[in-house]
Amino acid sequence: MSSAEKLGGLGIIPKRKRQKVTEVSSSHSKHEVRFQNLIIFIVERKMGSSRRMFLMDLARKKGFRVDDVLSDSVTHVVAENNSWNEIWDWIQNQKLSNADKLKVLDISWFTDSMAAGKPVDIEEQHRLQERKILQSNLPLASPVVTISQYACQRRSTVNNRNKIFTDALDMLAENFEFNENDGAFVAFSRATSLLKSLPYTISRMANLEGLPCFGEQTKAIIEEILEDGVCSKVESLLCDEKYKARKLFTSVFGVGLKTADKWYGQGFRTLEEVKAAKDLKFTKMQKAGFLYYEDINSAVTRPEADAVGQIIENIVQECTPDASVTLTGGFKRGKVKGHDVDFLISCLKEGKHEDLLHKTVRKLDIQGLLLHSDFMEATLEKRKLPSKQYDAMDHFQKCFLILKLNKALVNNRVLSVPSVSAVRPTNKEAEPEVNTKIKDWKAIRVDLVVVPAQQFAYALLGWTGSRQFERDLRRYTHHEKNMMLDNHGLYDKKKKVFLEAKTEEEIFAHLDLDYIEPWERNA
Ligand code: DCT
Ligand code: MG
Repeated sequence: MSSAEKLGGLGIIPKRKRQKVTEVSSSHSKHEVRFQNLIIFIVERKMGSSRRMFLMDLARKKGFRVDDVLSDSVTHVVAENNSWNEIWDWIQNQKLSNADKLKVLDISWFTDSMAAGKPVDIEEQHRLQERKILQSNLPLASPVVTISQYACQRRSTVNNRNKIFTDALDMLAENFEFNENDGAFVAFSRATSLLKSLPYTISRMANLEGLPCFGEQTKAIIEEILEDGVCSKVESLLCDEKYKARKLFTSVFGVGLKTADKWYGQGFRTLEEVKAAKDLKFTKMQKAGFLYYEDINSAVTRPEADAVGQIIENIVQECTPDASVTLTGGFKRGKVKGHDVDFLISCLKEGKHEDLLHKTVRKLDIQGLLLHSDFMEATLEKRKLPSKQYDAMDHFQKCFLILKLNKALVNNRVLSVPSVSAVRPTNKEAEPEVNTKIKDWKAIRVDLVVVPAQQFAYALLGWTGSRQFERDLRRYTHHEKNMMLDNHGLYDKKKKVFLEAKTEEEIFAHLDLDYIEPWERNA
């Protein structure tokens, strides 16, 4: 599929084709109202009358009641590209008797409801943000707002309104990372991350005015996509032999860029060629990567992550009843899919966790649930200053696993006895089980990290991600607060002390940052 097709499928139509969509006529009288207890009013300001008509029509077709004028009957006010302050000021001037009862919502609540075919529950991300408007009356410009250059001072939910641009920038950033072009990688990563936090879709270049993190190169990409709907650099990357091989080879668990480049240099282009090569030696991890390739490359779903969590929790509790298992990573940020499932294991009592990880993995093996494990022992005995590198690996004991998840456990969360074929604590990597008739299980990548109680909040903050959020949090800490942060702790360079924290909220407070919820860290 070309990137044009991919981007076209995202519901954003390039400039030239856009006008047609807005010419839908209003025919609401024909549609039955299915949801009697809410009446929507859509604010035209900064949305435009044709888009407003289109949205009103859409909602009416789906059984919602939408009123043309704001009156006391209205229950839900929906706005796009406006801050809460702006809408609230406007509502105050409408002299309503029930203004305080009105639900003042962002367009994301409306679009989520349209997608669900019913009014969805109002979540925090559906509320309009309070924002300081610097220039609100620029013709053609969206609200230009004070947006921080640091992702840790922005709220980025999974509701990315600029996917058409971020897909392109992410891919180009990834290629810069492959080529070790750190400057361009950082510049593109910051630009794409900023777009993910915007409460509106970029629809013209004027929307970028006043935003940090954009330079000539990144602006040119946006401009091209606005003009043509596609980015020529992305188009050519998708046809680039080296990029394609690097993507393909690094999609195998255990294969990093160095190995991918080696295979590419040796002339290999497909996984079949690599697997068939006589003189290539694979690590234990790579062998597992090839064996469970299909499963590992089909995303883990949230119900699968929950089922794995239940298994791990039961086993950890059997080993040490006062230990806790905490889901982290992308799923904690509200993602519905991930490439793996990340868990922190922690004990209330000091020292009790010493053998916990090995015991847990042994039990998984005995229950026939272990397909692969790769331990990394803790590498830090005494407290050290946090690393100066924003991307540095932490020192916790951890294990990278591939688990065999019985599909019957997904959704119903009943822990059944493993099937007879599964209860064999043998070397699973040698078994050709992947090819058996009915495969009632899925191989799932799981990371387990053992964390001492007093470092738990820092580890949780670090492992919740996203990668860009963490990088910017550390950069902010260093540049703005003269402190150093990593997954183990926070060091105040001026006072020369480590700052203790029991919760993530306390860490944000140490850094004088407004608390950003995990689901707002999808930077
Ligand atoms: N992380 C970390 N140290 C590592 C690896 C990861 O601090 N050695 C952080 C950064 C993100 C987070 O942990 C989870 O990592 P991933 O699982 O790679 O990312 P994810 O956000 O969970 O994304 P995915 O859904 O693809 O798993
Ligand atoms: Mg993850």
